[in-house]
Amino acid sequence: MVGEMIPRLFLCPPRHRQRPSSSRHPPSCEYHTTMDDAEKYRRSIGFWRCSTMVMGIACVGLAVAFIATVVIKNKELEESAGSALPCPSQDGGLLTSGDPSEPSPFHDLTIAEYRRLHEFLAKQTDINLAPADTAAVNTSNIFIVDLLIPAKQQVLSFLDNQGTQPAREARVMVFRGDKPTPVVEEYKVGPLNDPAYATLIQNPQRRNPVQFTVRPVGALEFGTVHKNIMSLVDQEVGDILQASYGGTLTECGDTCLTYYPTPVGSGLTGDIDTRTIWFWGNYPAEYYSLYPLDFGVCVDLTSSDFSQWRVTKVWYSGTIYDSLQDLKTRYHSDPATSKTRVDYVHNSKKLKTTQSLRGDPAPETPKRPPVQVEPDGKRYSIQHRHVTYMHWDFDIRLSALTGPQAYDIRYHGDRIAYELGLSEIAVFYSGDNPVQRVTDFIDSGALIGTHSKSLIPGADCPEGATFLNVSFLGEGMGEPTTLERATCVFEQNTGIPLRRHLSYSREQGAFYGGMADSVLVVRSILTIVNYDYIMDFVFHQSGAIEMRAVSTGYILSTFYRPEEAPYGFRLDEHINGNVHHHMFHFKADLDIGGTSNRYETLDISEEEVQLRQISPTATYRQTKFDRNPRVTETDAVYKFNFDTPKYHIVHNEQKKTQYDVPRAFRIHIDGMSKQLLTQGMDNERTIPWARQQLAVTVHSDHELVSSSPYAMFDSRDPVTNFTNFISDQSIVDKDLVFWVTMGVHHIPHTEDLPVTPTVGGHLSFFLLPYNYFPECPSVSSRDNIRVEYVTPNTPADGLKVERNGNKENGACGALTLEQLVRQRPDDILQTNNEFKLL
Ligand SMILES: [Cu+2]
Repeated sequence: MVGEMIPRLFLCPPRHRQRPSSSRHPPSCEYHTTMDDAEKYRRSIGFWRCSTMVMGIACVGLAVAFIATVVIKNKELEESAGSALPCPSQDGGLLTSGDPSEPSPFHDLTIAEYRRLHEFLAKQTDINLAPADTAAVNTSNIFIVDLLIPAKQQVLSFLDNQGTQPAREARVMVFRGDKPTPVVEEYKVGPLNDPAYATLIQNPQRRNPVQFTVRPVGALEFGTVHKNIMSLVDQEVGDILQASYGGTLTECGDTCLTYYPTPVGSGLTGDIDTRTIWFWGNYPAEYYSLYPLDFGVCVDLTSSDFSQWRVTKVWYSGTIYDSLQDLKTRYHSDPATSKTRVDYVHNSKKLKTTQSLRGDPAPETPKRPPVQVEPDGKRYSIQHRHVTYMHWDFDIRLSALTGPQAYDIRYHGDRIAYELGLSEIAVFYSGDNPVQRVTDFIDSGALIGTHSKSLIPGADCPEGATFLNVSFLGEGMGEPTTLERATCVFEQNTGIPLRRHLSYSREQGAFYGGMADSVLVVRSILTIVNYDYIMDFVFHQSGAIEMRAVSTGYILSTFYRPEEAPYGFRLDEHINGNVHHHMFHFKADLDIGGTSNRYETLDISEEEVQLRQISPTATYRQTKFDRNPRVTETDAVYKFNFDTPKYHIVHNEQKKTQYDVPRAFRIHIDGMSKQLLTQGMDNERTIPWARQQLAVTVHSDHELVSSSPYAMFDSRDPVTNFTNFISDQSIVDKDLVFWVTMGVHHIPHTEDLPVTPTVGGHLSFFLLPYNYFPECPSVSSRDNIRVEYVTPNTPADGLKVERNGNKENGACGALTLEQLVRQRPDDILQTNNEFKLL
């Protein structure tokens, strides 16, 4: 039945590779859909030409993969057989790159807008911006510029009702170190096409201006600390550092020590009007967070006049000293003073803390890992920052302050979410040493979005992904800067079926139906100091959206001392891996069937019922669910309880199925962790969003983000207090926002060295259609594969494969499904197998 064939080739292992002998080559690597056998064959040879041209043995190019053709004489197979795909057609992907001349309401600031804004602000005498080259802590400086999303109703009017596009505006944080009482001011600046105003942002939910003492740590401050504080440290105790660690902090040649700041929250100091930062020492080896010193200095940086800054505590060799002088005196005069003696760690690729290859290489001989293939070209397209994939379309951006965001997410044109994205990241540490004991990082102050850059093809994203740049304007910059490859977009075959069923019994139909779960991923990776957070939006063909957060990167270790035992394992000679809690907060402004939504839980419980078929008195215990509509924001606070399982449902009461069932979406959270710290104490006060796994609030243009860039310092009196978002106001038939908290406790172990693997650390929440569609919308996907008998109940007539217009795939000499169907039909449905199960 099967004719002569030439195996398909796709980066085939050498043992499978069969090079056609013809010397005829097609003129280009173009892909055509209609070809006769001869042309198919020529193009399969073209694959080889492409191969030899590009890599000698395989046409890898941009990591698109290429498949050589199969020439099959059998007519039916011929019709379904794929063509050679030397270079997939590029009928998708990035259609329009560069900055748009008329950006959408969700587009990050363009380079031209940044320049206009900067030029305008530089002329505002009341803002008094210092030129970039003279900027200092005591001058007026832009800290960051971010897009200010217009009021939602204005945007909806523009998107849905032919309203005019609201003015594009920016949120500009300005450090006013020039003022007699220094403050941070946040301005609304617009319109960005021709800036005409810069006014203080008014928001009843938060103060503005904000105390200067709670401003994020910026490069100017850090540089001033180095120049003034660290040189003072060297001057006072440099000899101790040299004797203890073999290096110093300044003017140190090739034996430098480095340091990193840990802000001390005002919830710990008790005074929001002071500013305290610990600087902990490290070796600048790969990677510094694994080479901690048992040395650090605590600095009071309250004043905008750096001459007022002073070291208030010193940590050295297990002891806290009141000053540098105190350490100096006791070190040299008290023989009982604990002293550390470790050799200087010179940086080297040979350090075991690097990710250099070592051990027994696997595989034994070099073979490349699997790659993703787009045999017919990209199935998504991007115009500026608007993405279209299958029935999905949405806008994406990378907020400087809060990172990756998606807007106006629609399926088949129906808006599912107005906004979906990251709101905050926090990591709270524990330890015996005075530094880790106060280390509670809250990252928006570190400007989350600016930390996604240079995604590496082939490791961070598939080589064939579409990479997008982003531009920022921040501290000390007269010009915006562009970060290359800050976001990647790619379609991925997840390698797991989206759905499938094999009906092997002829009585039950004898068919196979299924499809792979190919998804579109929008990825950014935020390298915030030592950690790397992979943030994915995943769009499935089932109408579901997944929001995923995964941690990797280097742990933040401390210098091993026995006293650290309760807080972490000793992982190496001087490395203690301290326990910490990663927490992520996400915003999901869902619009299910419009902006009039309800939230209810489906509460699953046990019930005891009569078992009449057994006896009048017999009973049976089973589960049931009750609809539990939530009425107020307070009523909608959800803390996970294993004893009360429930579904979380959002719907429009006016949008029902024909059976009067709400057309809803379900929020499923798959990455919950318990925040154990006492409510209202210490730095917990500035992350109240971590108290629950889900909160539901009524949309407010004053509650756009659950946290603020001041959260690292402001725990005494949070500038943005998420608790205030939750009141007794009704959430019935309102525009609802769902706030999802995920997290993971991390007790580091040796396999976190050198770098924490992502396995087991995937945190996701899902927006799942729930009675929203009459059936799974993936039935319209051409990715469906069905196998059935040509003639029902007549196996002798053979099987057929339905691919809905798609060509078959062949993989490196393996039989295609169509070939299997021809050669071994009974292997497919196995209706004749003697091993029968019901
Ligand atoms: Cu961790």
